[in-house]
Amino acid sequence: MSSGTEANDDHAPAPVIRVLTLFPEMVRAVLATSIPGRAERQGQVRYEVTDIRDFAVDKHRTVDDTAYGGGAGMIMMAPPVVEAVEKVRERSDATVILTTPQGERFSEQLTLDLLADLQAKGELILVCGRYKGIDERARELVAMREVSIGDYVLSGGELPALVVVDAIVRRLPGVLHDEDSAANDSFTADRDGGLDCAWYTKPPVYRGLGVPEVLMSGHHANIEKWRRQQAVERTRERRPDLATAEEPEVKGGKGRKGRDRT
Ligand code: 6GU
Repeated sequence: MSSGTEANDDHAPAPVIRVLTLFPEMVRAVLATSIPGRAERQGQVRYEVTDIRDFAVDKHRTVDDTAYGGGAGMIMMAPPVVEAVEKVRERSDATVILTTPQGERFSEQLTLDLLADLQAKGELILVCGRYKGIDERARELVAMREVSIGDYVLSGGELPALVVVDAIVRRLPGVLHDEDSAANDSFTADRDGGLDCAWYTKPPVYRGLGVPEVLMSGHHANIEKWRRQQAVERTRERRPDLATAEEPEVKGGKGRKGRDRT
């Protein structure tokens, strides 16, 4: 595919993200909104949302059943999921992600891996898990990469799938209007994997609270230094587990408390 980083090659078709779900309206609504929606309208990505229930094999359109061996909770049946994946995918090597609390933890690194995968293959498939789990044979028949968005349980994999899609799509070249606004977000290489700094906008004084003087100084080098210090300090305070907290990369920074409020 294109080796350039331009927004849209005229000839390269937009990569497609396919979402397989039991709640297509929920997924479509979110993907039509905000930055993911704009990305599709700008032709930088295409979404195809498929209702897994359309691939149920009985007349009642059943997609879940009780577990063999007993136990509480319903299990997602293998046939509808496997048939749906096989029907919609265009490339047999397309990555298929299953959202499940048992998956690999989603992260900045996984975002970039999946972005590269999407750009290389032009296709990425997400299957939204539901119920207590999915029949193990679906995993065997469709090599799925399992992804979780954190250590808590949600009612279904739709919100996690939307989280994954949003994180990827905003990194497609040209999707964000100002590319820099993503370059130094929290967790990016530009922030050494740490958190973003504090930000201020008008008014200059609100309920007696001012803005750090350095930000009003017009001195760009000082502002940049202050922001880097801020970011490192916040990361250390709020997320000491992040790597950057060990090795603060503050060029010429002398103290931690660099705040000077007006
Ligand atoms: Cl991917 N699915 C569900 N159901 N709950 C979750 C999750 C996924 N990630 C965190 N909690």
